[in-house]
Amino acid sequence: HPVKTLFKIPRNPPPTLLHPEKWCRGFNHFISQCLIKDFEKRPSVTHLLEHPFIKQVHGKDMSLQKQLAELIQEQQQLGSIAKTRRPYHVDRADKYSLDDDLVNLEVLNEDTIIQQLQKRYADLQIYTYVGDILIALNPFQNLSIYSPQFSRLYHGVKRSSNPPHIFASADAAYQSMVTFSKDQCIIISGESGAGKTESAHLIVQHLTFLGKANNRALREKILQVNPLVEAFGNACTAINDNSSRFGKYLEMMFTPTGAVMGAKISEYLLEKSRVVKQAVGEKNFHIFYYIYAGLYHQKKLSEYRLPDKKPPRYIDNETGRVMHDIVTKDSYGRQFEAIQHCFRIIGFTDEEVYSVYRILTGILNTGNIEFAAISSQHQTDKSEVPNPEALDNAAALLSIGSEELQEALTSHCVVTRGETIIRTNTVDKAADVRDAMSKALYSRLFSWIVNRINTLLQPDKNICAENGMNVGILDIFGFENFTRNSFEQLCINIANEQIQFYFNQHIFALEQMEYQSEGIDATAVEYEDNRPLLDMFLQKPMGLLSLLDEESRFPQATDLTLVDKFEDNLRCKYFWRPKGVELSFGIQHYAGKVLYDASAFLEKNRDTLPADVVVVLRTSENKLLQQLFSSPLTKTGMFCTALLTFSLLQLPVDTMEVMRHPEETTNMKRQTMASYFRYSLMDLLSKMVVGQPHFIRCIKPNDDREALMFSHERVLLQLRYTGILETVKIRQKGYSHRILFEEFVKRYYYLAFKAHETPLGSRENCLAILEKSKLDNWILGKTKVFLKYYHIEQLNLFLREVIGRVVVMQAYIKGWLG
Ligand code: AD9
Ligand code: MG
Repeated sequence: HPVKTLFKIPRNPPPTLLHPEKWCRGFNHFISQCLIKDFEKRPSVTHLLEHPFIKQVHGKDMSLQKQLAELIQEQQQLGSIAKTRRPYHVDRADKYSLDDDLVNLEVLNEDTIIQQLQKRYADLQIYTYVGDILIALNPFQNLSIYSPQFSRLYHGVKRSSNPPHIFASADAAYQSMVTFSKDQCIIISGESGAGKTESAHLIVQHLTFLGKANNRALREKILQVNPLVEAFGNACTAINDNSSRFGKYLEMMFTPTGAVMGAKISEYLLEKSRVVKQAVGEKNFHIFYYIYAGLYHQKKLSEYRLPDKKPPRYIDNETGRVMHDIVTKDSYGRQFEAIQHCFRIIGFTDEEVYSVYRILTGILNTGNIEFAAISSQHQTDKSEVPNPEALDNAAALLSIGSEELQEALTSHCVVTRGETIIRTNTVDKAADVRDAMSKALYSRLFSWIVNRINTLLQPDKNICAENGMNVGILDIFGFENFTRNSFEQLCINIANEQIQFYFNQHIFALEQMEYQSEGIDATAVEYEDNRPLLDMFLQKPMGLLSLLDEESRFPQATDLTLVDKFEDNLRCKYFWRPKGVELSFGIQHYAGKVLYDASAFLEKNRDTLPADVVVVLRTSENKLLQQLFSSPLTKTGMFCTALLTFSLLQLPVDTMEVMRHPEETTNMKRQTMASYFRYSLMDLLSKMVVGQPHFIRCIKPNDDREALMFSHERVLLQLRYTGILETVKIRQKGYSHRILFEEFVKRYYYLAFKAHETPLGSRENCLAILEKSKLDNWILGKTKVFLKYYHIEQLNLFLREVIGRVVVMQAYIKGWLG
């Protein structure tokens, strides 16, 4: 709150009844809360100025009066919003609506849930709680509920004070992080186009607001990260015009006092095949259109050796369409300017940005290189480049020799018995090598950009980075089911399968296991466990990914032998092979049946980049490009954490196998996509399990992307496969927070004991605290306190009030302020 900025944190904590380490964190917050409370009772500037704190700390500082006047104005504005209380539902003036939370439903079944969601959606109440979980329906229209005023409205207040909102969820994660000094993790799930990425943006927006650092530049930088990364990692698909083609885990880092101090992104599984080929009606990554249009409008196409009549082949999926869009609308061009702005704000140097543009346009030119067969008496499998100007253009932009490039594309070295032999490539093989090079260039460039952002946004070493905490936000590509589904969809859907498993573990499995071990009689809730399916994919040696790897090792194998192998080995109800379509196989995913087309599965999995190409690219005079190929991009050092993940999630031991063979995952040269994918998944999970999870479930109300259209069937399907009904049941009956006695006493002892006391973490002391706080419906197990989701908020509020009072009393008593 702005009041907070009026106070400076004392360097040395005064003699205090509080623990010294809690002082700095607590002071600002509690003092400002007290002042705000006071102000709410008597909203007068004079009264506030007369407040002993203000008088003593700031004396007769005139700038303070000005700041206060601004504050009052803001309070009044907020007051007018708060009066309606339901900013986007003004006809209801009641203080608390039972409709806000599905847990309050008296008659609980699919019909009542869907009716409630439909009614709320018609009122543009797109958010609804299920206990501590947030359901977000995609409004498919811009709503005016995300302004800074709303950020203020949702800051640090009781959840029931306002309608459900994504800011409230972000706020809960933030408050939990600050109060308990614990990392948090917000997991956003939902199918493609359900609104995950938009939700992730809104969370970053609110967290940046909450973590107000004095460093305005840093805040600005963090806000530019998503647009920049998404320009390179998102694309238009048949389902979503801005579909994420990679998984993103963004960690926002905060100081112990809750000020934002940096950010870090981890990217997963960029769909690099899109660079060279897109399905009908789909497009390449946004950045290619932005840069082509930007250069077109800036009249710089010739500088980057790009044609101005016809766009390069890689972005000309629907012939003529792109050029028409670029000439008639300037939206791509404006996006290019926005991206340039992002690069600048985040701190990329001009030289770096120039190198990035050269690589991007180099890729576009590479795509234009064609191959034709040379037939001679002796050789039938030789190819040449019939359009050498394209070759020269690509080589010039990549700052490599044109001849060397041609050689690397049309031939390859084989070493046999110590001798190096040069073999020529067929036309098809040469085209594959060209595309493999473009994919490698793009994916390595993408990883470099992400790493560079991480370096530029890493916390300043001087601001107590070692004590920092973070909130991680997970936004991956959603479940996909197109008319034709390929290897990429399989990877995306397995990743979603894993996220669903994680949700189930948290919401159902772990909770029920704890009831048993703690001797608590809580009714079990049945849920759809997708673990057998996940095992079918991940288990070694007979899981689908292992079979794929095994088949990829046989040079004679074909996509057909692969599907045969699947059929022979995956004998379970989740796999089937349709009759009459040779290369097809079907999987019964948690979110529905998907038919996959196995064409090119082996090639995509092998993901080979010939050494000849790497050698040539390493000779580039473009330093950045050289760097991209000088070392294999590895992800090391995560193995221990990943092992921890598996013990926490209780996955079968077999799935840990990959982690025991680091060489398999760290050596990019020999790595298949399947093993890299498996590794990425582990890495992601290892990050997620460290923080306390908060779940946001995005739902797509219709497939036509229409505002206010609520398709009963589509919503019902999503509610079913995400297990919402079961989630409501377990939140009604269950105890979502289970805290060890010791931890509970440590957290809440102020509520029943004197601040200087150090009570033992015993059952009796927990009981004393719980009785003092007058909560009901809790249970004490053998070693843990079992609480309902709403108890935590109540306890935290009591805690803040009590500590707030203590701080105020201390300040008066000790007279330290004077
Ligand atoms: V994918 O798995 O990456 O293909 P997402 O990320 O789930 O998918 P996204 O956030 O991109 O979906 O949302 C799709 C579109 O829905 C957006 O481009 C917006 O036009 C629209 N949308 C989603 N959420 C909101 C919102 N809160 N307000 C307004 C929204 N529009
Ligand atoms: Mg997305």
